[in-house]
Amino acid sequence: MGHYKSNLRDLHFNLFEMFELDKVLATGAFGDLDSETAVDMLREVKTLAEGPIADSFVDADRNPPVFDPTDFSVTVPESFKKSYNAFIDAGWDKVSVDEALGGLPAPRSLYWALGEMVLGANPPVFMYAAGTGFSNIFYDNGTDEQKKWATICAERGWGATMVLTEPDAGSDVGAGTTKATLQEDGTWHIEGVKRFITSADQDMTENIFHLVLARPEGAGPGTKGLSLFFVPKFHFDHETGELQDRNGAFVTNVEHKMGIKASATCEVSFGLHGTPAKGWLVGETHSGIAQMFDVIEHARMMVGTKAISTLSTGYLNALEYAKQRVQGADLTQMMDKAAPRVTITHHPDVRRALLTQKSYAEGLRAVYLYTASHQDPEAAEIVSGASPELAHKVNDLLLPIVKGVGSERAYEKLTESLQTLGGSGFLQDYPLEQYIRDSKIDSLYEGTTAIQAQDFFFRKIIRDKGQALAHVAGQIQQFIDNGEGFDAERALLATALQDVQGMAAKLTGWLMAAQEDPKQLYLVGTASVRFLMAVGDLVIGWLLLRQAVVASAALANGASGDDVAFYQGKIASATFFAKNMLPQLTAVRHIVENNVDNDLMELDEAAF
Ligand code: ST9
Ligand code: FAD
Repeated sequence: MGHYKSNLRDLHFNLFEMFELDKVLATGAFGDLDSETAVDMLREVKTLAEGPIADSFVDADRNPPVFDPTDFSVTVPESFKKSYNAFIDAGWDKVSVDEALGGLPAPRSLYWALGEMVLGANPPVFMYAAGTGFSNIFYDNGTDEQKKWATICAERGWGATMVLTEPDAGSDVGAGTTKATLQEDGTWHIEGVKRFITSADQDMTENIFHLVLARPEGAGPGTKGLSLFFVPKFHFDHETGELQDRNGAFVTNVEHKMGIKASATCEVSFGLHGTPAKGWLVGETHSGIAQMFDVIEHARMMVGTKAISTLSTGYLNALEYAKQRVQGADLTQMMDKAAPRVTITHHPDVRRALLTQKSYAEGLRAVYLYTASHQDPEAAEIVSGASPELAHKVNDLLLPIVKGVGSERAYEKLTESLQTLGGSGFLQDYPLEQYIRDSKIDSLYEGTTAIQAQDFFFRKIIRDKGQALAHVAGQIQQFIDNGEGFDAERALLATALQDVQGMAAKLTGWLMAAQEDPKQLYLVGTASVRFLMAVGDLVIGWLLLRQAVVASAALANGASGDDVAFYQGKIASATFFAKNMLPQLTAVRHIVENNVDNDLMELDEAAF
């Protein structure tokens, strides 16, 4: 058995028993795709993920891609190429992509459920294979002429990158200085150094196209002065796709990292090595940051799903170990030195740790699938009754939770998974140490957690005038008022909802007060990550309890076989989460309402 353990049963449960994928497919919005085919797809990807895709997970970590400065090239390990090809050859990169690009229309919930398994088995496979999805975004944003190029990119399976970051422009993308100069033939020359660019070179695809943010000469400051350029590694015949000369975008370094080593993280120099880096303005409009956010939104979803999937396989590995590891006697027999030794699943603290992992892994899975259900208007209508416009806003609201909360909680709870294995968890004999190393990146790239928290409050709540938040809170309130059974847990959920509403009011109050006293904004900045995490726990708690209601009905309706334990487990993790995690929000609210102040901002830097 390889390292990766999928949770197909829980994916089915979410897709079909919670979020009614069968009804979504029956709308006809996704062509001929029916439930039976969707189930087959899930099963096939599970087999692929646990087998060929997971196979190179360890080898590519120990023997990561190699950079050759003599020709600015990156070579990925042979073992990894096999995993990548297994995914591409079966055409999985085409799922949910436009038919115009040879894709297969599919609901986003199904797409991300399939993605979860690949991202848990070997995340860089999904990332290197994102070229087809990038082609779709280029197609959507491009001119008619560029749409043809996008089709070529997709047909020929080219790799792709998103190029924002520079040494002095990380979170602050608008500080970028890479410049773009218009040429007489209408193309642009890009000049500058970008860093930390994922997949910027590899030897698995014949070409790579970079979507690059650069500042046209004379354009204004900040993100609004940036434009988006299509910059291929090799020029190509725009009609046939045949490759031509090398363009002047060169990888000039590959970083040595803590984790996710199979994914090449590159410095890219544009136009600085004797050959101009020729680019084309995407869509012939100077709206680079908005266009790039089309990519960023997918990438943030990807990062959150990756983290959540890693927590899930971490938990399942820990569970398997705990069921076999015999150590110590039952606590009630602690005084009897001759008492029989038991497996560690008999110890209360191990059970606490396991239920913590299980409830976060399964709760966060529900969060990302609920979010994905708002990425298709047809699904959103069925899942929450949201109009297409509101569905879009709900997706926007929840993305920082999927990304920010997903990454933070996954990393935090993966340490519980490792801990469950005791000293063995620290060894490379088990995948936990690599999971932890590989998932740390998730709270960093695609906007750090602080950036997610600010996006969540300022843009997704305040700028939205609270519409999406009100919709989700309304759904939670409806469940509290009308849910069946679980009265004590629904009361805990009601308190958690009030706690979150109290915190939201406090943050909003500071924002208003900042009009008179700008320093009040610091209070929002100090509390915003805690607020994001609290809303995350609230949404997790709500979805887990909804799952418990469904599970309870299934048991009452005579569930049998393996399903009995599965549904009992759903109820156990929901009640555990409600009783053990939700009450913590009251303490967070107390801190936010009473203890957050500007002392830390007034402290002299020297005193830190
Ligand atoms: C990175 C890559 O880290 C890591 C891994 C890559 C792996 C690649 C594989 C990906 C696979 C997934 C793709 C598959 C595709 C499948 C497709 C299938 C069909 N939402 O607030 P303002 C826009 S990459 C939307 O003033 P500042 C908006 O246009 C590096 N739009 O910002 C706005 O204008 P307006 C990642 C948003 O103060 C404008 O920006 N780096 C949003 O100027 C200005 O907004 C980062 O993520 C949003 N949430 O700049 C940087 N927010 O207001 C993190 C802004 O008029 N830093 N816009 O609407 C930030 O996000 C900053 O907050 C900032 C601030 C740069 C936006
Ligand atoms: P900084 O922005 O310097 O942040 C440092 C610390 O300060 C963080 O804790 C941050 O939260 C905090 N901070 C910064 N500004 C604020 C603020 N305004 N308010 C509160 N806190 C703040 N970029 C790409 O363009 N394309 C890629 O493909 C890509 N892939 C990557 C792959 C890897 C492995 C890595 C490590 C990075 C990658 N990045 C990529 C870059 C990544 O998106 C940035 O590292 C990230 O956006 C953070 O920027 P930074 O590293 O400069 O940190």
